[in-house]
Amino acid sequence: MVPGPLFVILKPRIKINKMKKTSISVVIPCFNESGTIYKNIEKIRNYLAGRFARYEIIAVNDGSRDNTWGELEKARESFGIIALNKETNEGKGHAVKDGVAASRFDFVLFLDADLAIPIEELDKFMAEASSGTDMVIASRFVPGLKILEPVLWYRKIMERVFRLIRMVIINNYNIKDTQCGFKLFHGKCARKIFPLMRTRRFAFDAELIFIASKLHCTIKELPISLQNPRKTSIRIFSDSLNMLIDLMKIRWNDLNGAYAGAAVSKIMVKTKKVIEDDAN
Ligand SMILES: Nc1nc2c(ncn2[C@@H]2O[C@H](COP(=O)(O)OP(=O)(O)O)[C@@H](O)[C@H]2O)c(=O)[nH]1
Ligand SMILES: [Mg+2]
Repeated sequence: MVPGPLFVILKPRIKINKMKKTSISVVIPCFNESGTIYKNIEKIRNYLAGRFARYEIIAVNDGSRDNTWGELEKARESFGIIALNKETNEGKGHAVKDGVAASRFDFVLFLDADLAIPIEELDKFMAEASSGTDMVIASRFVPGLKILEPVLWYRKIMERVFRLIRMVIINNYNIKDTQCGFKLFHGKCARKIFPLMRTRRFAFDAELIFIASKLHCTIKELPISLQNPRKTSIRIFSDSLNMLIDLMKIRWNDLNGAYAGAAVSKIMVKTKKVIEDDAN
């Protein structure tokens, strides 16, 4: 039997050694993130270096009106990131989709540029994904959540109302929280799901889960530590309305067979097996 303290010391090492054999693409959607984006990319780079055999950071600037692009260019020079620039704003969902299309590695993570969920959370997400889960998503509604900074009261209401409406409209009661900006996929899985995605703005996370369920991907929600930077690009009324319309569009798309390809192919992205099958 391994004594307690020794086990505590060894456990994280085992995880990190596993991660060292693999590769990851990290996609960051960026909209008006000037002032923080360069140093947050540096944090992400420092975390990834030494933990993964190979990694790439893909930052997508989405028509920001501040100096986000300037900072991304600087990060490209300093850290060799891949920086994609969209002249006009097309929405977070579309930016993440572009980033995933450019990704090449075994795992794909997308996360919010403001690091509302710290990159260090990836340790436990990788442990779960390495055990075979296709998609590991951050969740505020599973036990174990740590709130580092209080959530604005109206955001709490918005989150709960959205959750209820989402469950009714697209019928996915099994997933408690679709909306957190920290999702890890097996690369194969991400690159099957995202091309089918049509939602451009904030409801895209709900569509991802919807498509993933059709693909029979395994999904696990994990609790996280959550900071809540006061700065937000979400507009209470217009974005709530847009999200409601987008949820109805997902249902409508489904009725019109937009995701039929996913249902028919029944891709089980159980990593190695599918990678081998695809290679044949
Ligand atoms: N590409 C892109 N990213 C966006 C857009 N709006 C927000 N983001 C990014 O999405 C993430 C979360 O946005 P944020 O405004 O912090 O939302 P909140 O945390 O839910 O209040 C951040 O990385 C933003 O830079 C957008 O229109 N386009
Ligand atoms: Mg935020």
